[in-house]
Amino acid sequence: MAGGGNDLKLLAMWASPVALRVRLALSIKGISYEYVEQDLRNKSDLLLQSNPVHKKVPVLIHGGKPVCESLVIIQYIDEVFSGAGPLLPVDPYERAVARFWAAFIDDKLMKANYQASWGKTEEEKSEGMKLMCEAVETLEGALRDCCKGKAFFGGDNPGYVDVVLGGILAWVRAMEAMLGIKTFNPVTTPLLAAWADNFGALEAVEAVMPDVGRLVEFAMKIQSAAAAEAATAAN
Ligand SMILES: N[C@@H](CCC(=O)N[C@@H](CS)C(=O)NCC(=O)O)C(=O)O
Repeated sequence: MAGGGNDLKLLAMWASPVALRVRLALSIKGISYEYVEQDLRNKSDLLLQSNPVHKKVPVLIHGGKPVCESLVIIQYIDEVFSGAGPLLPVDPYERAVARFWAAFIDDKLMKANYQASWGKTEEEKSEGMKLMCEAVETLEGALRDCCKGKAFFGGDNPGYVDVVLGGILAWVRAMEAMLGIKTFNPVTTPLLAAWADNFGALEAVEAVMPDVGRLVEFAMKIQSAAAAEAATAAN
């Protein structure tokens, strides 16, 4: 594997969609690393020292030096291991376009997905769902323009936007299992639905995807803890 013996450590949490996108990037590029699971309710000294500003995962520690923020980490990996299947396009304009869509996924889709899943009221959740549908439709158009008939945002092979979006794929499947909602709907967003099948079927992707059943259990625990907290606050 490329990157073996390169002193790479990834501080992550198994259910984190942003940690997953870094794992996807490392897996697709075939870079080996040490995975260090973090307990986010009891943060390790290593996490607090490595990311003193945000105190969040993921953090990549390369040769003892921490790199924080998932998008920054993926770009760093792509630059350092440039020989191993590049994720960002070579052309500066295409790179800018890929970065634009990665930012869109963070700013619009991830935020709406979070609101739809964890909104405090039913109104908040349904507003989140509406925003999510709008973001997914916009992304369908982006995929049409970027892939030009090919399977991925990156073309024939998965690239930067694919790994950034891929981070939420397991949660999209968990939402489907819990609520019956098809985020990447084959009728309304056929390209994204095909993208999800193609991306999810890649060996390098399957190797790091969390188990959907485990995610559903995890989500249900969080939901019942939040409901118990709200009931206590109301009494
Ligand atoms: N913008 C950051 C988001 C990082 C983030 O929110 N990480 C969450 C896990 S999904 C976390 O560590 N949460 C712990 C906390 O908020 O204390 C990135 O893309 O890396």
